Amino acid sequence: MYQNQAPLAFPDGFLWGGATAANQVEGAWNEGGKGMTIQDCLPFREPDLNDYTKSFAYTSKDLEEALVAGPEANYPKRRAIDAYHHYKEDIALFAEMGFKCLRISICWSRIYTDPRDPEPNEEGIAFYEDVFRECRKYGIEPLVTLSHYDPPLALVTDFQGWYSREVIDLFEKYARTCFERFGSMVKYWLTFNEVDAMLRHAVTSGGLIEDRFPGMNFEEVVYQAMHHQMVASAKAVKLCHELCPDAMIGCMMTRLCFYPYTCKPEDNLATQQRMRGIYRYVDIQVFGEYPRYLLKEMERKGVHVHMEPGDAELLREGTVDFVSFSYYMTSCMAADTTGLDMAPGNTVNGVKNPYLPSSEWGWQTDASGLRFSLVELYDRFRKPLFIVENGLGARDTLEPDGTIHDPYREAYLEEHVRAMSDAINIDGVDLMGYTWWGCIDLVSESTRQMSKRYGFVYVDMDDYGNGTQKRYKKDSFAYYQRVIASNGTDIDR
Ligand code: BGP
Repeated sequence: MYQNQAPLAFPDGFLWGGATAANQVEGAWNEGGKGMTIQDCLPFREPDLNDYTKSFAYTSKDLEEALVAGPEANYPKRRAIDAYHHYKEDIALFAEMGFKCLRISICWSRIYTDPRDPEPNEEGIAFYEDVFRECRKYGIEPLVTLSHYDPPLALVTDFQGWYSREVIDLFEKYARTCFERFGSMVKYWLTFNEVDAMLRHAVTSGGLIEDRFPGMNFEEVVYQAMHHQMVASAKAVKLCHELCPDAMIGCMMTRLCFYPYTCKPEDNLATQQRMRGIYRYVDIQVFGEYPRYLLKEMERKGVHVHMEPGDAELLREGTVDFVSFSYYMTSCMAADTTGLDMAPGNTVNGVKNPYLPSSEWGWQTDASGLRFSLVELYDRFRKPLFIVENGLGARDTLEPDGTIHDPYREAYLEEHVRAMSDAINIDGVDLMGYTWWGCIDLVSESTRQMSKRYGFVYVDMDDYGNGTQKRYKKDSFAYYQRVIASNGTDIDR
């Protein structure tokens, strides 16, 4: 348990809250004029918790099956937790906890049923306008992600995902519509969720199914798609600054934090190399150009990325106002992992750290690693930071009396609050806010389970679609309420 070294203190106006994503909460996959996304086509499969990367295998055959699947088939994102119909109740619960900020994402396919449509889907616009009105009614600031792993299916079937350059203009049209229609209610925006992720799971972040690129170097396809996403991000940032001058727009990265498994120099070097892999694209969004180490990497891999005249200038002009990130756990890295115990993490596998506890999904909890990460990221980027995902996925039990006792979640939250406080008060980190991931139970991204529960609010739904969707307050609901009410100072349990 991390113990704070300086007295607990958070800045006035610190944005305490919670985070969700459209594809993991909304459901109503074919309602309200929404077009299909790739997420609606991802079936439930019992996960291999010893190797996360298996969860991301997906082929055109899987897609063909999804397109003819009937209502009895198990596609968890199609129902999620039905937030599309429960959002008023859910936002009222978040307000009861005292949220200052709620991170959600907008589903592109609700705004444009087909990304090529000349006009937006007014039902989708009306839905999000009402979501934002509900938030503001309670004094909750929306923090909105434009793209959170749910590219429109048309990008996959009628284009080549983000590999197609035309997608940049389609995304710019979508972003412009969001800024024009929601800009009066939204002050905080993010472009792409975990912008580094396409290199780990190309289907959900890039709309890229490998077997649709026969005879091509798929790694080169991903780097090209990433370039298009960088140009799109820069265009969105410029648009936001033009249309919503009082707003802030940031990038969002996966903070994967690796420790050298031993003090062997080769383990230290291997760890540094692994960490640079996470910074590749955030560096572009913050500094406005390709870092030399990424150019060297592409050269070494023989990867050629085509760039149009004007792209470099766009990247320079479209740098972000703040850096947000997800943080859950840490792993270890060794130059040679032969014979070492491995541990799964957030879309990665690492060497198991013998000094850290593991969740039931094998993720290794490390609040000290959050402070370490805050210092590293602030020193690197010198921009305000925002923790937009942090949380513990666990198996919770709904007791016969409707209570859920989750002291493990309170303990996780407590020590991460202590770590944040020290990063601010000892290390001088400029931290804007903290939105707990999965403030309400939702469908896991990597395993598509409901049983991996993150929420302060329990949702009666299982991995197979059985349940009432009824909401219940867990014990941690009152705890987080106390943390927020005291601005992070009354947190002893
Ligand atoms: C991050 C995603 C979130 C969320 C989180 C938890 O990578 O941005 O969408 O899914 O991981 O991971 P999981 O849902 O796999 O437990």
